[in-house]
Amino acid sequence: MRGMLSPSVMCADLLNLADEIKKLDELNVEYLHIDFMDNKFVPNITFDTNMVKSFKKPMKNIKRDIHLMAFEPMQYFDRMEIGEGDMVSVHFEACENVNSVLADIKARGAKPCLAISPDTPVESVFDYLDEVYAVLLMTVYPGFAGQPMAPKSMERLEKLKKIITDSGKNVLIEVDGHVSWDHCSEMREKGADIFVAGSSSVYGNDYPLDKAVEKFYNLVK
Ligand code: S6P
Ligand code: MG
Repeated sequence: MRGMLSPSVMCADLLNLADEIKKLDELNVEYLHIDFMDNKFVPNITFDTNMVKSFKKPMKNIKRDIHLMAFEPMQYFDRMEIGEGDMVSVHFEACENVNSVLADIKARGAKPCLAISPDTPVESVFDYLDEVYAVLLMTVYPGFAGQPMAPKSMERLEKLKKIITDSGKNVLIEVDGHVSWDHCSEMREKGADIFVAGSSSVYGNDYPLDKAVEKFYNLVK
């Protein structure tokens, strides 16, 4: 399976989002990464639930990859109209009862994923490997685009890959945060399957979007 791409919409041209989404769709990109923040779990706000719902409108084949950086994320699922095709990540650090949140995502027909912040031990995901489609490994501190990679991110990725492989479970790894032109191939080699591309790669304005996407896929083959 080729490495999958999930461009981060908070790094796209915010005044032309429908066009940006259509372009990604036409380029056969797998996912659109949508960062939702509550200004409590992280000190920032991006899109509200209505906006997250609206992103569905211009989509034909591309799927939403919704990353909730929010305490008790289940309260937002109805308003986002989470359902079939969506991939939904919730933070291990932000849920009182992780299992019930993952089960709720699954019951809606979406793909449940568990996100961990850079200071959370990767072993924390072990108990949830039966319930998740993917683990979202944060390689920056959640809240903002354009940050440097968090320390030990590559070692953490290797460790996570080993935990998943040793478990024998079929769980993917998504990497999110400074997944740069310089880092993405190494991340692929170390076991990442889904790549959140933002200001350090596809939206860095070094190439037109179609060329940037092509270059990214070549680096994570
Ligand atoms: C950070 C967020 C990420 C960013 C991504 C941007 O809170 O979860 O998804 O959008 O990191 O990419 P970059 O290349 O600017 O780090
Ligand atoms: Mg994110």
